[in-house]
Amino acid sequence: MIKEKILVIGASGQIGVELTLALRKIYGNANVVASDLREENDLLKGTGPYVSMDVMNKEMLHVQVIRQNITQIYLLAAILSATGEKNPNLAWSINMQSLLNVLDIAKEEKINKVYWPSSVAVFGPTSPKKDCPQQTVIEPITVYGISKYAGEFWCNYYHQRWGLDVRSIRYPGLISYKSAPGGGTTDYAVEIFHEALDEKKYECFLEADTYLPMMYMPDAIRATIELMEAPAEKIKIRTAYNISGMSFSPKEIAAEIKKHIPAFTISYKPDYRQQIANSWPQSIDDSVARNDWGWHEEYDLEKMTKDMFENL
Ligand code: NAD
Ligand code: AKB
Repeated sequence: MIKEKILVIGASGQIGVELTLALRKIYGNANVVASDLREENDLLKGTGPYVSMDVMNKEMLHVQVIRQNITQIYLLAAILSATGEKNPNLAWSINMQSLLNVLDIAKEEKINKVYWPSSVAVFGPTSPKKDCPQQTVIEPITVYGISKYAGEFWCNYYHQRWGLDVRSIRYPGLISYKSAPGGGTTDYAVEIFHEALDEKKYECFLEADTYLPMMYMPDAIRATIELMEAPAEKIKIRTAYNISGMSFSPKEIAAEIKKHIPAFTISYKPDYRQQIANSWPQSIDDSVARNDWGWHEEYDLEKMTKDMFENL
């Protein structure tokens, strides 16, 4: 068996913290190097190697990949949808250049596998709203969505042209209790739990009936690892796979939270993020991921809410 040495870029973020910890359990603490622009997340401290690094600095990234004998790269650094709309040039530059830096170095250094997440944000107002399929009309209206869609095709290009084993998932909005979300439109579904516990009320930046595709973090981490561990011949999509967890609206998650905190109330004050949410599908058809590498979710809204309150 090849001894893997993994570099996680963006390890201090919402997904990075949990994915790094999960990878360290599988591959051993010393074999998973965490890196980020910002300081090491408290949950990572003392669990394995950490390198402070800007992924935009290609030379430094290249040096680290060689020096640490890296065989796999997980690129999680990005500017998410809501922050991206405030600074479109920065979002485009970071989201695209980070990926091109990683793909180029991976090709040159013959890296075994690369993981880079896409998002349901690739879909736009002209995509089907319900059970949005793997292949359909894709016309994103956010800079984040445009960068993810372009990124998917760069991944596919490096695979087709140079045989790079790069894999990707279109994550739905992710809900977690370990690390905070980083500027997305679906962040309300994490904030609502904290406000419910602290204030027993929450003012939501989306309208009551805004349905969006969502997933609990343990499902997302498991999906990522299952995709990366699947035999290469099973990975037929080299852009990015649709995966689905659950779909709910602010009104529905508020009702579920009320079962645990009866005094909880929600009010609505939609802002610019409403338009972003309106452009995305409400639910996702993930039958291709199910057929190709056996994906299935474990958490629905009820099970996730119970687990969130047990852990927060
Ligand atoms: P996040 O914002 O929580 O974390 C991103 C991390 O990248 C941060 O710790 C940040 O400091 C780091 N970073 C930013 N610029 C960097 C740079 N130049 N060099 C090094 N590090 C840098 O984001 P996340 O939610 O963990 O998302 C990770 C990936 O998953 C992103 O590609 C995102 O688009 C994708 N994704 C996330 C969600 C979600 O709901 N969280 C959904 C779909 C897709
Ligand atoms: C966001 O809201 O920007 C992310 C995503 C769905 O990509 N959570």
